[in-house]
Amino acid sequence: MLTRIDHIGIACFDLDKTVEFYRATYGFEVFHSEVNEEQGVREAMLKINDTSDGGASYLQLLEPTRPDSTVAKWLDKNGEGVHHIAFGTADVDADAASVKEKGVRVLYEEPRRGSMGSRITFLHPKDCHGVLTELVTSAPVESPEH
Ligand code: MC0
Repeated sequence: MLTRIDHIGIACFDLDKTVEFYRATYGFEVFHSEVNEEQGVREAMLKINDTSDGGASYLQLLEPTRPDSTVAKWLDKNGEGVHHIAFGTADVDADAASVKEKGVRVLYEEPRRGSMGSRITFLHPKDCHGVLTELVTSAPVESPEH
C-alpha cells in the first residue's frame, strides 16, 4: 500500500546552486546527500515533513554525473524541473507486482538501491499519464545502541 509522497525528484544543472536556492528561499536544509553511480546522479535530500506512516517526505535534487544518464538526457530535452514523483510503501515488491498486474510497465525486474539505502523501482511515464513514477521502501531505521 502506498502511504506517502516519499519525494519529488527535481532535475538541475548545478546541485550546489539549487541547494542554495532552496535554503535561501524556503529555509530547507540538506538532510542527506550522496552519489548514486548506478543511476548517474549526485543528489541532495531536503526533508520537508515526517509522515503518519513513520516515514518522511523530501525534495530530491538531482544533478547528472555523466552525459548518458537518464537525468542528463531529460535535462537536455526539457531543462530543469520536476523529473519524477515517488510514493512510499512498506513493501515495494508487492506494490510493483500489483501495478504490473494492472498493465503498468515496471522498469526493473528487481528493486534497486535508492537514496539512503532504500529499495526502489520505476513505472514507465507513458503508462502513468506522463509522470515518471517511483516506488520506494525506505531502509529500516537503525535502533540506537545501548
Ligand atoms: C522520459 N520521458 C519522461 C521522463 N523521462 N516523461 C516524463 N518524465 C520523465 N522523467 C518520456 C520522454 O519524453 C519520451 O517521450 C519517452 O518517455 C521515452 O524517453 P527517452 O528520453 O527516449 O528515454 P528512454 O526511453 O531511454 O528512458 C526513459 C525511462 C528512463 C523513463 C525509461 O528515463 C528511466 O529508466 N528512468 C528511471 C530511472 C531514472 O530516471 N533515474 C534517475 C533518478 P516521447 O513522447 O518523446 O517519446 S534516480 C533516483 O531518483 C534515485 C537515486 C532515488 O530516488 O533514490
